[in-house]
This record gives sequence, C-alpha cells and structure tokens, in this order.
Amino acid sequence: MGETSGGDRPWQSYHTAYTNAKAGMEGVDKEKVQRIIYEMSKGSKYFENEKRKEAFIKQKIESLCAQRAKLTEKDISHFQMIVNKRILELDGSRDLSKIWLHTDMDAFYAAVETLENPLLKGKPLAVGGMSMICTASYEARKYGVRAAMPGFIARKLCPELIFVPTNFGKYTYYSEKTRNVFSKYDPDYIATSLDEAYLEITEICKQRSISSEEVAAELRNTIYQETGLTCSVGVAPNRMLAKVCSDINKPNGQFILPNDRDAVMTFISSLPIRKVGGIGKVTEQILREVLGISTCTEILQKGALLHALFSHCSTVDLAETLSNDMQKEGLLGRNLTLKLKTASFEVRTRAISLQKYVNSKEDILIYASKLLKAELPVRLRLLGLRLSHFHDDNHNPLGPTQKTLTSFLHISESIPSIINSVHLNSSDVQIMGGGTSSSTNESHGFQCELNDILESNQLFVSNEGIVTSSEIQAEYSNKECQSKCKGKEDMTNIVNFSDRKRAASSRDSSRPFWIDDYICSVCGIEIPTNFIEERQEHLDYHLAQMLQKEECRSLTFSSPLEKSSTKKQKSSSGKQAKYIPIDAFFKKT
Ligand code: DCP
Ligand code: MG
Repeated sequence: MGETSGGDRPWQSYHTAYTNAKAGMEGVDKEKVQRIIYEMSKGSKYFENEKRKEAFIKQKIESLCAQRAKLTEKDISHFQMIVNKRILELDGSRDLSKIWLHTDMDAFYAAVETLENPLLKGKPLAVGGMSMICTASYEARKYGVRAAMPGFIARKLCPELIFVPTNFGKYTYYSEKTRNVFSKYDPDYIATSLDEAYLEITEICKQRSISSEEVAAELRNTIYQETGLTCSVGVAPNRMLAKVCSDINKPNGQFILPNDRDAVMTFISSLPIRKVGGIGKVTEQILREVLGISTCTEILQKGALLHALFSHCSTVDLAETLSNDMQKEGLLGRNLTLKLKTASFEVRTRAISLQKYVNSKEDILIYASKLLKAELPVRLRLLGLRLSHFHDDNHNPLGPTQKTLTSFLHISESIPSIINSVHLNSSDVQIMGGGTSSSTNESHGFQCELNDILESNQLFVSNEGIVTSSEIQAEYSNKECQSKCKGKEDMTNIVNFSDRKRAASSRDSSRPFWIDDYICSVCGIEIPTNFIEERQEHLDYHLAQMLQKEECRSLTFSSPLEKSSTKKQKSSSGKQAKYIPIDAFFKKT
C-alpha cells in the first residue's frame, strides 16, 4: 500500500483488483490505471479497508515465513515423500479419456445490451451505475475499465464511457437460449453462471466422428445463430483446464488442449498460477512471497514446502484454535458440535452435550475425537467444531449468565471465531482410522484451502452465536451440489431473480454471504464460486455500504445515554439516519 511503500509512486504497490488483467485488458497502461484508482480512493473508507486487508495478508505471510524457517531438512524430506506418493497416486488415476468443453459468453451483459441497441456497437460501454459496474465492453476495457469497479472511477478512466443499467430479465432470456444449444451437445451440461457452462463432448465426438475442434467451432456458430452473441470456448481433458483454455483466445475464439499427457504437462509448465480457478490475488501474493511460486511447475517443484505449510489441519489444530478463541473471550461451553462436509458434499452434524463446561484444548479434543470416530471412514471437504451453550467465566458485571447475542454483536469485531472450520482441498482427504490426529501423520493430515481460510476471517451472527462464512457456505453448497447432481441447475432458481432478491434482502440484517453458494444475500446478484476475486470484491462492496450505514447510525447516537437506549429506539433512530450514497464511501475524508 502507498503509505507503507513510500517513494514517488505509491500507487505501484496498491494492488486493487481493478488493475488485474482480464480478457481484453492486455494493452492497458497499468500504471496509469493504478495511479488514477489510487488517487481517487486514497483517504476513503474503501482505501482503509484495503489497508486492513493488506495488513492481514502481511501478517499471514510473516507467520508462514516463520513456519518455513523452522522446517528442518528431515521435515522437508518427510513431506517430500508424502507429496511424491500423492503425485504417483494422482498420476495413476489420471483420466485422459474425457473431452470437456468450457464455454463463456463474451462481455455478456454488455453484448446483450448492444444487441438490443445497435447504436452502442463499437462504443466503450459499462453495464451498471456510478457505484458499481457489472461488466464492460471490450472497447471500454482498453481504458482499464472492468467488472466490479465503481462507475465514477471507470468514468475517470474513460470519460466517454456510456452507462447502461442492468436488466436481468434480458440476460436470463439470452442465457436460456444458450442453454438450449448446450443441451443438444450434452444434456447433462453444468451451468455455473448465466454465461458459463461445462459440456462433456466425448460421446458426441465419437458418435459423429468429428474432432473436438470441430465441435467447438460448430457450437460457437450455433450460439451466434441462435442469439446473435459471441462466446469463447476451451477444450481440454478436464474442466479445470477447459476453463483456463476458454480464456486464451477471448473474445470470439477457441483453444484446444489435446488429450495427451505431454501436451498437458507442457501447457501447465509455464501457466501462471493466477490462471487457475480458485487462485486469486491473495493466494497469488502469498505463494509468491512465501515460496517464490508463480507458475504451475513451481507448485510441483515446491510441493514439500506447500504440503508443510498449507496442508495440516487436524482436529488437534481445530481444537487448539477453538480453545484459544474461547479462552480469549473468557467463555466455557457445554455443547460441542462437529460438522463435516464429505467428499460427496453431504453435510453431517454430530453434537454432544457435556457434563461440565469446557474450553481447554484437551477436553475439546477428547470429545471431538469421539464425534469424529463415529463418522469414520470418511472422505472430507470441510471440518468444523463449535462450542455453544456458554458459561461466562469472566467477572462479568451482568452476572454469570450465558452471553447474549447482543453482547456478541458488540464484541464481534474482536472475536476471531467461536466456530472453527476449515475447508479441505478438492483433492479430498480420506480418513481411515480413529484416534487423535497428528499433524505429521499423513492419514490424518487435512488439506486446507488457502483462500477459504482467508475468507473465513469474516464473521456472521446466527441465532447460535457467531459462524464463519465458510460454515454458511458449506450449508448452502450442499444444496448446490444436489442441483448439480441432477445434471444442471434448477432453472427456477435463475429465472425468479426478483423473488430471490426479496429473499436475499430479508436476510440483510447480518453480513453478506452467498445463498446456494452463488447468490448474494444482500442484492441477489449471482456470482459463481470460481469468481473468487469478484465475490470478495462484491462482499467488500456491501460491507462498505454497511460501514456507511453503521457510521450514519453512530452519528445519530452521539450521547452515551442514547447508545444504551432500547432496541425500538435504535431502529427508529436508524430510520432517521441519512443514507449516504456509496460514491461517498470512496471519496476522500
Ligand atoms: N458479472 C457481474 N459482476 C462481476 C463479474 C461478472 O455482475 N463482478 C456479470 C456481468 C458479466 C457476466 O457476469 O457480463 C459474466 O461474467 P464474465 O466474467 O464472463 O465477464 P463477461 O462475460 O462480461 O466478459 P468476458 O467473459 O468476455 O471476459
Ligand atoms: Mg463471459
């Protein structure tokens, strides 16, 4: 961030998502864009929020570097053995027989608007408003304008930018048309958003004796005939690679990666990690600064260190973190809940009511292990521990009563988590036996996903206390999986946007999160799970709005007496609070 980096170009270290290249932004004057964004947001709450995030990442990097420094040669060779074994297993199970196609519409919302109003053709166009834009035409991208950027910054970058408001009915209509085409190639296609889908085309290539390249070209052409819109396509032996490939020749292009091991290895050898779905700017920065990793080959080369620093997460770790959190808050709990999500996305919860109130690592571990044993063997994606039914062992002036939700709300900012959960890597971990996990015991080592850990820093308040975003997402992603298992998304979920938005805003009282893992709980906008960055930005945007509202409210409660007034008074005061437009949030204070 500018403040810390100093120098005459402080914006150079200001890594907002706006400056990250998207398709069509290759030739952008990155430094100019960075400078304008820096200058326009410096001193604003947004800027402060970015600074806080940056400080958190810096701390994380320092802690990882310290962990790395403690590793002995013996540790590293131990982890190397584990990694080698895993690579061998993966190599043995490698399946190059399937052909996957990923399709992604070009500048989707902007293209739909242009189709309906040809006067917009060739013009720099943004869909959205002054507070936030959803996408930009390729003409606008040349100026550094992109999705999830406040419109007033976009206008500064491109003064002749035309703004068109969003119209989800239109996008859904065209999306359905594309889906009709997909179903002709793969009736079980997997739609991940209005403009993206995965199709398995192995059968159709065989049946019609045509190459995947021909299928890709034909599909693009059919979509154009049916909708008047262009899309880009990637073909590869698996979905992850197909998605990377669809971005290579955007817009209106295709890229085919043959089903051949050498071709795949050559392709990924120089592939920047950032191109891999799930690796966003935070993970990219951490891997670069802690391990010097920037390409996929380097991930393989530094596998032992990666495993050492990011893989362990056992009930030992979870129990310890939970115990620390409880002790920090002076809390004891009597109900211990273990929640897990299996490799097949099934969410299971087991709880135990204890004879005594506990908060020590040892106690938590004894009962957590019992709960986990009852589930074995199991392949896991997520594991969480929760202590509830609190007893406050502090000398609480209110007496030794259970903590109220309101008191949590007041201190929530300082509580890291009372539920500790961790998402496990999609490669899954199989737990075969019972007993206490050891951090160096391979069969019990859980792989944590870096992004999830960082994201789980956000806290939400439920009627059971405080839960992390990962916990909520785990619940909803179970539903998502069920709909995916049916072959495709439930169309009613997509079509009835306004109902969803209503449902979403009814939950507006807590922090924003993702309903069904892709619908924003505040505004109802859909952002698929693989848009890690955009989702983070989007939540940041709502958090920013909430901050503003909180600020307005706190201005209204200027006297301490008023602060301790009743709930009713608070809500009426809340109404009086003047709403400040989001633009103001970005303005210098
Ligand atoms: N979208 C959004 N907010 C974001 C990102 C995307 O509302 N932060 C919406 C608008 C996009 C649509 O989703 O038009 C599809 O997203 P893409 O990332 O596929 O972007 P585009 O289709 O606009 O451009 P392209 O795929 O050509 O890069
Ligand atoms: Mg697109």
